[in-house]
Parts: sequence; structure tokens; C-alpha cells
Amino acid sequence: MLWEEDPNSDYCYMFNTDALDWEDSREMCMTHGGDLASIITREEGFYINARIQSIGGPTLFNAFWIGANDRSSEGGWRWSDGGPFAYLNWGPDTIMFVPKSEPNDNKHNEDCGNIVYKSTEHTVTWNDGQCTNRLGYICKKLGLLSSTTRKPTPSPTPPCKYCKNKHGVWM
Ligand SMILES: [Ca+2]
Ligand SMILES: [Ca+2]
Repeated sequence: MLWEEDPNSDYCYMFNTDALDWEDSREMCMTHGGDLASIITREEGFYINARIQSIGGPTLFNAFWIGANDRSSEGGWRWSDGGPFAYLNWGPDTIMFVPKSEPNDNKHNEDCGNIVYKSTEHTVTWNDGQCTNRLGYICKKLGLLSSTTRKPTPSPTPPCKYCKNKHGVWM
């Protein structure tokens, strides 16, 4: 697993395709110094959506856990890392013919947010799912390359720019 830096922000992300439930996903992110990803701006949403589409692969859809959850209070959505819950990208309901959008708390048992790529529709949107489902997951942490150390006018962005760990080693 590799942290990768969004060159337009101070954050690093890790996109994991091994399937874990929400709690284990979060645990894994915290083990690596981050948390499940919060998506707090439209720009951050665009970045993550594009990355998901690029790793989406040939399956009908791919879903990844993010930090959104309403586990402590039904309908009280928050990010596990404490970020402001301002930007929203909930998708249409996945149950056909029901004029309702996500989060639908299906069977009163969906308290964990995931981001879903539907390759047939070329959409990337959020859904609430059962926390015990096993999905891929996205981690996020503050990068060590602060904006002050970055070049003021970056040349063409390299395709893969990784973050340094605390020992200064690229990872
Ligand atoms: Ca819920
Ligand atoms: Ca749902």
C-alpha cells in the first residue's frame, strides 16, 4: 500500500482494494497514520472520484469505505476524522423504482458511508451501507510536504508522487 499525494492539496491518500469491513478499514488507516478519508470540498471529491475511476477496473462497480458514518446518531452524518460535513455527493437510491436518494438506511441497518463507482454509468457517488460489509477503503492523512516546501509553480505533475514517511523515505 502506498500513500500518494494530491499535488493540489496538503493531503495524502491511500486507495486499498483489499476488502475489509468499515471498522477494520479504519483501524488499518490509523495503523498507517491516517483515518478513513473525509471528503470535505468539491475539489477533493473530484480528485478522489478521478482516482477511483482510474482504478475501477472491469467490474460492474467498485465500492470503497470512506469515513462518513451515522453510527452514533441515525441521520447525523459525520466524518470519522472530524472534518466538516459540508460537501455532499450522495447517489441515487440503488433500489430500483424507489424515488429516494442515498443515504437510505436500508433495513435500518446502514450507518457507514462508501463511495461507489458504477462503470456502466461513469458515476462516482456515495452510499450508506452495512458496516460489516467488506469493501475496499480509502485512507487520508496530512502530508509531510507542506505547501511552504513545495515549489511555487509546479512543473507538469508527475503521475505518481508519493509522500515521505517520518524517516524521510519516499513511500
Ligand atoms: Ca444510518
Ligand atoms: Ca444505502
